[in-house]
Amino acid sequence: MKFGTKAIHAGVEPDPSTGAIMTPIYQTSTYVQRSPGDHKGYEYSRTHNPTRTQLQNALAALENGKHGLCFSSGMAAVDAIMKLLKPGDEVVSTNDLYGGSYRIFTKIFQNYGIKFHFTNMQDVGNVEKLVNENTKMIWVETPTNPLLNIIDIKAYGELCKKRNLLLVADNTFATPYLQTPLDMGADMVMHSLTKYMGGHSDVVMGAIIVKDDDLHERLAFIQNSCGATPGPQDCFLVLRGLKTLHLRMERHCQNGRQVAEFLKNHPKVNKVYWPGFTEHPNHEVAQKQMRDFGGMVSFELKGDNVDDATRVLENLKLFALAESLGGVESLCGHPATMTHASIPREDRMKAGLSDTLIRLSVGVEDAEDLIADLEQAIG
Ligand code: P1T
Repeated sequence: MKFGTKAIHAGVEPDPSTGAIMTPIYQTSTYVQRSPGDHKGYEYSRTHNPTRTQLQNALAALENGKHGLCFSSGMAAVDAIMKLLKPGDEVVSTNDLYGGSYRIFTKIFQNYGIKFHFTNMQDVGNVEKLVNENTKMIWVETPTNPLLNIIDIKAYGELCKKRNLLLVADNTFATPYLQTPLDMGADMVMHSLTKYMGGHSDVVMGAIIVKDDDLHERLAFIQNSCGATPGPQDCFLVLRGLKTLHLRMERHCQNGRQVAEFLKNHPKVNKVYWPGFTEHPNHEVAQKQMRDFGGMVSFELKGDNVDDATRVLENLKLFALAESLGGVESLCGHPATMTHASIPREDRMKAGLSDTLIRLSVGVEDAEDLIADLEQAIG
């Protein structure tokens, strides 16, 4: 089945009690049993809820996985994955990573005795040097947030197989429309469904998708024991969003390309970060593992005056200045003070994340209007 057909049909069945074609919002905390233990597969909504089950099945189908698990935010999904580890375990990740992931690793799980290494993951050799007998997990985010570096998932799949490590891929920026990491050797795909998957900036949710039954059982135990599960109304909204994922992503990619090319030719712009450019350092890997290049574009103006970047962010009208990304409407952000403020400045600088970087989440409006907005804002 091709992706668009899957987005609309896969994993979702008409409601068994009424035939409703759209999954109802099962707004219930509990389920009546005929006799102790004699129930219809549902006991309590932290553990299972029919609306969530349908969403989890749809996500598993889209990522070419077997099991999906939903959480009350992307960070709650990260938290659940980290709870697979024990004190003394080590994790290697990229030095160009969503600030919230960096924060939970270094400010929460480091206190529980887990050690994290951050490196430039474009070179597999850098990571191999950090792997030792305590290493249990490699955490990939690709394209990276906010510098849009591309990490070779297949290369890490091979390394993890060889060294018996778990490979996690945060697929938030790409979505399964652009890449399916489980097909490239990842053990777990993690999502902030808040972004492209939900797609309408009206819900906060996260997910993990796996193929392996044992890993699913361990994660489902954590999901139920720790309890960061989403409510049925939010699950309904993401299910609804998924049905147009392919249409939205196609337009995000087209608009992203036009915006990136406009910025590249603008005399006041110094550098544009977008993996579709042939001169992007990881363009070949992007071409190999992605169907297209996505709707995220970051850029820096000429000179290193933060006030100039601030002025552009203030002047933009269609691009709303707000955290988050992946909604139908265009957003702009200043990673150094917003999404990545929790990363110490020195570490940010080392990773190449300057104080003047502007991040755009290019929406699905008409590209001409978005470009006109950028033109007036940059001046
Ligand atoms: O916001 P939440 O749903 O908890 O997801 C966290 C998260 C995880 N991984 C990536 C790659 C992300 O980008 C995010 C959230 N990011 C933003 C809010 C942002 O503006 O970048």
